[in-house]
Amino acid sequence: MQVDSREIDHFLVQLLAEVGKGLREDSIKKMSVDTKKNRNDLVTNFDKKTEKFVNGKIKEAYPEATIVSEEGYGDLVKDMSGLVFFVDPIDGTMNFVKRGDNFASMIGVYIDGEPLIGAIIDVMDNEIYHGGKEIGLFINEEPIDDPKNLPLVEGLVDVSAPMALSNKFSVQDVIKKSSGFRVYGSAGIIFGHLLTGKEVMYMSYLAPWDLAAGRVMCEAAGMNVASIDGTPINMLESQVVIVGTQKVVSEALKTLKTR
Ligand code: 2AM
Ligand code: CA
Repeated sequence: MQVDSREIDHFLVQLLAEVGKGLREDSIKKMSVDTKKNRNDLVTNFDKKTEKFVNGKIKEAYPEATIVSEEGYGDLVKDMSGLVFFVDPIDGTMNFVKRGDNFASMIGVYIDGEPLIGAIIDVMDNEIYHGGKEIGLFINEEPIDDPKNLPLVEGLVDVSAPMALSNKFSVQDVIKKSSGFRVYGSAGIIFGHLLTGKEVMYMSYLAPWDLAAGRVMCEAAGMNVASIDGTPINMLESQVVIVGTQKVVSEALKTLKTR
């Protein structure tokens, strides 16, 4: 299949700019909050409304594409053939509800299983991280350089709070070898930090829409995106992933106890 990655990139940037504007303008006044699987698994009217809007725009522009998304307006996608869009309308919903910042909206695009273009908007800062291997990476219009391949001892690491607290896979051993530990509550916000070299690793249990856009861009920036047990990443399932500089991911995989 022939696709124009520059055109898709442009489409994603326009779309996320519109999403960001809408969320900044109406969200606080008209928000209603519900729970999903447990009391800390939140969904708002804006998660749903945004996904419906984004998925509609994707179907209009790319009718042949399939969509994997969080809130139920996507398709039942069984394989990665053709053009697949992954949509997380609001990433970091808890931050959105409780803090009003540090949340993102993300879209990742794959072609026949290969990462193509990713885009993440830090909504309140109005910064859009976007691009891919073919066209390079940008924050809004500004190109970004690949982060340095730092080792664990020289960088800050992000680990999901539940994993760090339960010391899953002895992850605290990895944290102790690093410069320090940070928790932000939004995968999208953290991918921005990785892409700009502010942090060197992120480990979490991520759903396909949490990972898709960040994976495209982190791989394009020369970082490694690995599953904890060395199996290939499955974009149609949730899994524990480690994203980081080549050096850090290899050190982390040696340090973690996976059995
Ligand atoms: P969300 O806000 O889109 O649900 C920290 O909570 C990060 O992990 C957020 O990016 C959040 O995305 C995601 N997350 C929270 N609970 C999750 C779960 N059970 N499975 C996968 N990702 C989750
Ligand atoms: Ca979400």
